[in-house]
Amino acid sequence: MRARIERAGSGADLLAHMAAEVRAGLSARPLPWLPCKYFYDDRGSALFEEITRLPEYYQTRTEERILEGIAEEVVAAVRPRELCEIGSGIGRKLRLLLDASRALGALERCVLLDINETFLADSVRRLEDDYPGLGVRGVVGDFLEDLTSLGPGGGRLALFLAGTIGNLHPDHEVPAFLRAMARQLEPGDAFLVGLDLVKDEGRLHAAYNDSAGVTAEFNRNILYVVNAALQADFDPAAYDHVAFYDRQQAWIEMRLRARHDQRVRVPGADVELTLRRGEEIRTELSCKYTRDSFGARLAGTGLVLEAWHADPEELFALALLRRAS
Ligand code: AVJ
Repeated sequence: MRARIERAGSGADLLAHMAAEVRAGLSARPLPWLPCKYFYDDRGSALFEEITRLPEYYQTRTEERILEGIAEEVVAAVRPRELCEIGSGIGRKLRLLLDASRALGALERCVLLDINETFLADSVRRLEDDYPGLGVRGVVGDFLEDLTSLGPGGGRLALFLAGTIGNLHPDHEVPAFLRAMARQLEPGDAFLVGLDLVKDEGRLHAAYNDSAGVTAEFNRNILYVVNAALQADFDPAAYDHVAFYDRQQAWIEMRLRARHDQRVRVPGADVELTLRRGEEIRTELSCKYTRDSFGARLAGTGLVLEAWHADPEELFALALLRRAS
């Protein structure tokens, strides 16, 4: 059965949507911003892969270790006929759950949703080769807009790993996202979410300011993406990488700071940006949770917390949510 790659929206829609978001972000004051989803062109996705191997970036290997310990227990509790991963990347962690589900013999299909078509197509092709007989479907789309393209639930275990939920605004975006996800789940279906936890600030600071400077390059990459897609004339080398922990908000904030006065034209979004030396553009929020702060966001979403799996050092956790009947 040949793998299928679908597009949630047309290319034109995605570009028009990007132009509208970039115009809104760069017109915002006092702090202009850019949506972090636009980090992930092929170069950005490759830089993120590099970040996951950095000594300072504990999240990926910690989540993998937790998953190795709970994969069998989770699939035994859910008995999925379908695994569906949102923001899938190259799917190393997905395989832990795929192998455990296949061992149970109930799994029929797998759906991947990701904004980067190249990485998605590669993941789908490899899954098809490595798991003969498994129905594999790939959807190019944005998990904030296109969850309906996953289709209806029923025997579904959905996955949102890597702590990517941390990139959604905890008040303005997370509850709506969880409600939208609940609508793609039938009673009894489950949703496994990876969460980076509140911890020692030095550890967090180091994870987003690695000594090799890979995160800085990843951060600047968003300017190359906007230049390529919207004919902007950002000079990425004219910006310093900034990443700090906001204790009040319990999030890491990433920004790009202008090294000298900047005037940027973005004809593809019909917007211009002027920045004085030292002024900044916000490029990412990465929220850190506790069991209680995440639990508080489940109210009214149709999802209930069934299990909480954290590593012994409480660096990272996997929350197993169940669709309430
Ligand atoms: C896995 C997308 C959630 O926020 O930690 C890595 C992205 N940003 N270094 C995160 C990221 C800076 C990462 N996410």
